Amino acid sequence: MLTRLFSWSIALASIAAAPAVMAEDGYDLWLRYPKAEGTALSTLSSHATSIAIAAQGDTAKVARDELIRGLGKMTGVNPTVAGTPQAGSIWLATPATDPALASQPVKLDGLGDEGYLIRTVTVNGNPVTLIAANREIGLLYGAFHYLRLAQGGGSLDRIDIRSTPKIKLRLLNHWDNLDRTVERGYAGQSIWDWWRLPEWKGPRYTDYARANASLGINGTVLNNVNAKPESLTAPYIAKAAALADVFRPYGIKVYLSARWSTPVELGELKTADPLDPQVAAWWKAKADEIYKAIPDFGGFLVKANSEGQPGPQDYKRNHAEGANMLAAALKPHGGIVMWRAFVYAHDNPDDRAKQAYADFKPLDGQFADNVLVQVKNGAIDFQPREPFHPLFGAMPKTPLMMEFQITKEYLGQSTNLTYLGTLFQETLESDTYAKGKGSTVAKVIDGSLDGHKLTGIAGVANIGVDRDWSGSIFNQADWYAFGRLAWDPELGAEGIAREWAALTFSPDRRIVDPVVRMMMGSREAAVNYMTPLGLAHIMSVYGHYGPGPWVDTLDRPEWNPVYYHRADAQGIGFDRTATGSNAIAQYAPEIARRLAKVSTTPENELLWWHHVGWDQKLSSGETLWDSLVHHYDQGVAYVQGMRQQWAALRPYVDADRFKQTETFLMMQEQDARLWRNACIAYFQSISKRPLPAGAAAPEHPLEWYKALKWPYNPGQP
Ligand code: BDP
Repeated sequence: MLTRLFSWSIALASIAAAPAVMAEDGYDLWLRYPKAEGTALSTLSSHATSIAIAAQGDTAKVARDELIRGLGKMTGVNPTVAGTPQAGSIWLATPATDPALASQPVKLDGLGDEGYLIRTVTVNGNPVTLIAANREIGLLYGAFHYLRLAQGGGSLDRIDIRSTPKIKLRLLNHWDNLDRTVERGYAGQSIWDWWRLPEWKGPRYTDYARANASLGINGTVLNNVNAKPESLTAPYIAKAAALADVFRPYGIKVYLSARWSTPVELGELKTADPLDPQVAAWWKAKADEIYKAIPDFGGFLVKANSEGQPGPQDYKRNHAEGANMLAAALKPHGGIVMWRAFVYAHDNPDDRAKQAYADFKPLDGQFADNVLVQVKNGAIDFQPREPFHPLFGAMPKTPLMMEFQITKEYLGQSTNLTYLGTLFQETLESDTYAKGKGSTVAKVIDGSLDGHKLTGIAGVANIGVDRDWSGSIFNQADWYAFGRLAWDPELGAEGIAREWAALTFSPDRRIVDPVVRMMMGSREAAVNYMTPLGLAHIMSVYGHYGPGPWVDTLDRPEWNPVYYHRADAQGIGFDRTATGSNAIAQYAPEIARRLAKVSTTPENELLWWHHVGWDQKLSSGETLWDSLVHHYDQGVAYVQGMRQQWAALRPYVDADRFKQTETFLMMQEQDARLWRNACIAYFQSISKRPLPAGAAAPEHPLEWYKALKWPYNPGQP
């Protein structure tokens, strides 16, 4: 089994011809624009010698400057800027500023406000690369797309591309606090230097905007969902406004998380009851104040009645009543509310995985038209693997917004290489069967399944002040993948990984192929060495880092790993069928039927849905216990394989980035072994089964693992 899932081919033979590489620290992300050589250089030098641009707005200037920067760095010569296109021009054109566009064989209908086309056209007999869009922001997105192509080193001769985003709101959610700590942040402090804002606007803000715009991200929630009331006071509104000014040319709107009880905590009201007219008036005045400072403010993100946060239920009002009151305050300004469905209550004895559905499903159709309900990808909490959230497909009258976690709270945090593109893809392509086969989660959130125009997707950011932004070079890929999938949720994770690897390292296939291979299996490896076969939430109490399947002492039952795995003398897993919590009934009948039986449940979700006997035979012919142990071993073996793959890439990657990844992979192998050994030691103490032949015994007794502590884990609230 080990060899079946694990076959690496290491191309050592090609090392002799390795290119020279310069030291890099990762700050430039995927916008490195390395100096082109050979045919790539001659192609660029003939196709991109000048930029023709008539549009004069701030966004057009940003597009022009990015092309100058990118092409200048790649060719060594800055392109000239002209009013009209000539041979070798990149012509950035909108209908409003370029009447000559009308005579070109291109149609801008259907591109909307943000779409663009890139096409090789002829102007006065000369070939010109046209980037056309209805609005300047489309020009910027088109310019970034062109630069992606140019960095790829391919042909630029007959380009014919049209692209429009499938999702309207493509947002990062920062869980950043006002003191610059970042909840679940593993890349250093918050990039928002609140203390020195609004006056000091450091250059990182612009580079942040560039990076996001290069992916099509068009909004950012600046502060933690566990929000402080001060975020909505005048000084902090001014600070947010300063950031909004930096981001505006890049098409990025600013949003804020709003704490439900803000008016009470600021001492301005005695109640936060959404049906109290005074409360509604307070929020209306607050919205007016914000829009005075930030005319294009996006709106509020709200975590209410969840994990101790206040909310409308404190006043016996439901989530829709709360959301709609805020929505009414924002509506005159065109703002929206993103109301999170991440709720579960300490006094609710029902399966945690069922509680959000139970609260929200009955409210379908009751939300105002500028409210989106923001739903995490799975029903519990950003686990290495979770089945898709049952609300997807269950609320056809409400726009549901996806919430992914880009920061890797449960997937090895900053040091583990666990590419999330495959996790995102797995959720997006899951079939809800809401309207028959093919009703994928992607179609729910892009609005096409139920005809919603207001659509959204959010990613909890993995960004901090670390030089490489995300805590590691490979974590940048998760930010990248999120942005690309937000633009088009049907793009595949593998294609995105290829693109990212080419931009981040080099288009040379000797690098791209092995890097992509490492990335594509890496998340499954983490599933295997942490929570195989559908296990979930068995992380330690130390910031969810490291194993803690034995933990049973936390205040709330559903915070304890033992609540999730339910291992006992007979077997392991959470029975969510009719004999258990019956969570399967929250899914379409096609799915529920399949999940009702062990034999028809996908093996990678088995213990999520069923309590399975240790000796039960799985489809592989192995017993559950043997299979569990083998999965742990496969996870460790994959990481060893990544280390070998990476070692072979030394000649192709600059020393600093090589060393970081080499070291982090070494740390990941330690983590993986620890997970494997600790979990096997613990589960064996319950299963009382011998290890399958060939499996090594854990290095230490169970008590040794139980005694491990990770104090000061970053990102702990
Ligand atoms: C959990 C995190 C916690 C967040 C919460 C949320 O552990 O820090 O506040 O989700 O999403 O994943 O609100």
